[in-house]
Amino acid sequence: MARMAYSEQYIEARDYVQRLMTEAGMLTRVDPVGNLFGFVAGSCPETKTILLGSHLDAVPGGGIYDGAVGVIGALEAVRGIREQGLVTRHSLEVAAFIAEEGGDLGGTFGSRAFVGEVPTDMPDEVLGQYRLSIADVQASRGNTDSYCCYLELHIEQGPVLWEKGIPIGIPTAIVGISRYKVRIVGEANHAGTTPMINRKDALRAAVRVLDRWYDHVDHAHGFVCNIGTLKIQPGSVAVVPGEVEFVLELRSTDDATTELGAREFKEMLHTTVAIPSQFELLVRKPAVRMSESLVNVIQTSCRELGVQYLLIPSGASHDASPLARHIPAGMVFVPSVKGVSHRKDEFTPIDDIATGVEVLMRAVLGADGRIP
Ligand code: HGY
Ligand code: MN
Ligand code: MN
Repeated sequence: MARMAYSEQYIEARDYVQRLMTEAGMLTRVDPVGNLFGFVAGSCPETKTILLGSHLDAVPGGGIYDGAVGVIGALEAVRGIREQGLVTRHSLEVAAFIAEEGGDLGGTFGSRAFVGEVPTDMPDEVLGQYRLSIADVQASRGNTDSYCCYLELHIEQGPVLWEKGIPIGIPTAIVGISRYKVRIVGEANHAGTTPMINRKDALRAAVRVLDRWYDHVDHAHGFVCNIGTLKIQPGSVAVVPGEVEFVLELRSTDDATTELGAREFKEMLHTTVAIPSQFELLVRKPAVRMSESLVNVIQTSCRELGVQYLLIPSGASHDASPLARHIPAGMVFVPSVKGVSHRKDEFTPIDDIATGVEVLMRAVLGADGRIP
């Protein structure tokens, strides 16, 4: 899979989904940052709109289910309601948010733009790479007051449901994510003539602090961390690494724990590495709780369908995270076989996806009936 946000493949996929929305009788629009929406009016236009959806972008080398299940599933839930000849009181809107995956736009970019959480001081050069401006971001801010709730179907991306053989997960919370840019500045020099003890090798310093750090986090409590990118400058086989840059990602359902992890790393960096280093916050996204009333609606949907379910926190982040800070949000998880995700062998059987769509559809009808 290679469907990075704003890529040719991404636009092709979004155009395809937009056609499906149109065929399903929806009014569609693409906002200035590239979020796609498909709208169908309810019977009581004075009520607020129920928003449902997920994201269409994927990580490099990722699977075909992360995000796409939630977009196509939302479309199918709306089509299913209409095929039953039902018209909800609330209008329904399906969203395909752009740039949900982590990257230089910070992750959950499209959904954060929609709720107005993208910082106005976002560097022009970062937005400019995607031919975006801060004006596009501001013009993509939705009117969250006109929505009564948000529902998202998503693969679990972890092993819990698959290991327990339970078809539906109902997230109660979504982890917070903080990402920090770490730079270690040594001295590039000739790899053959520079004596080992005279080197200010930035990579060697990074390896030392990371080795200590991973030993520490194996016994830390309450957070997970990841380093998925590492840049070496000048990056030649015959030059001692002069500079190393990587992004430290920390996640926890408790923000204070994430902050503690960041302080611990910063302390370890400065006590382990003798050469200059920098530790710069890139993005901080707080943990969120899912709406209790929507959790109840989804539980009722599972009971009506006779489907076993499990309440679990989400170790992955989702577009429901920024949405939940502005409107009541709920999620429905379907199992990931072997807990594999962000890998091309990510897999969820179609029957499990169908069950998830059924639960989502009933949750929409449940929310429609329960929310004034
Ligand atoms: O990284 C995540 O948690 C999500 O898959 N974007
Ligand atoms: Mn996702
Ligand atoms: Mn993902």
